[in-house]
Amino acid sequence: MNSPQENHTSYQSLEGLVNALSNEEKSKYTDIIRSINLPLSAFENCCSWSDKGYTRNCIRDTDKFELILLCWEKGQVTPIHDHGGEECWVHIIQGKFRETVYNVDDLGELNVVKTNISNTGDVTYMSDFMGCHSLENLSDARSLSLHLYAKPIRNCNAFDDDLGEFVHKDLTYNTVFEFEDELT
Ligand code: 2CO
Ligand code: FE2
Repeated sequence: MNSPQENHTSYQSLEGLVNALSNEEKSKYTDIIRSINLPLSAFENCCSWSDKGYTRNCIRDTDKFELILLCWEKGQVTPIHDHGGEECWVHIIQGKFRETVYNVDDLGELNVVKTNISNTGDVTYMSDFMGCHSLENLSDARSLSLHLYAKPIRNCNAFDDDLGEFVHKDLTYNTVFEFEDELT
């Protein structure tokens, strides 16, 4: 059993967070993600922005997990998508988001299961057994969300509004962050 001190660990640096995710079992990931208490400044070197859509900025990608920072302009939204069979935790770093969760019925129709509003500091969890989802920045300003996937998600199925069906989508990074001791 953890000591009370361990139970109240909060991750004060990105490096500490990455080390914890590397060293701990997946069963600890919910606790770790809930414990994050990083200042906004911890993320300033990981950010990039695009008018074309939210950006996916890699903090650490390993065989075991993927930690990415998503940067959202006002109003940006994901397509409806699944998560390649992997588990997904989202910690809102700054802003206000609406998550809409869907299932696909026997006729292949998408149905809204629930919507969920998340604010700064909130944590949500998603996995394919719960359905698929979309996420939208509701803030009046740029927003940041931190996403942990275990294992990493290299591709997913995303709903194409024009085709009216899910299409296979490769997931890429807009930027890849390097910790100082990794710079050559
Ligand atoms: N899954 C989306 C992505 O990785 C973000 S929505 O939250 O899981 O681009
Ligand atoms: Fe997602």
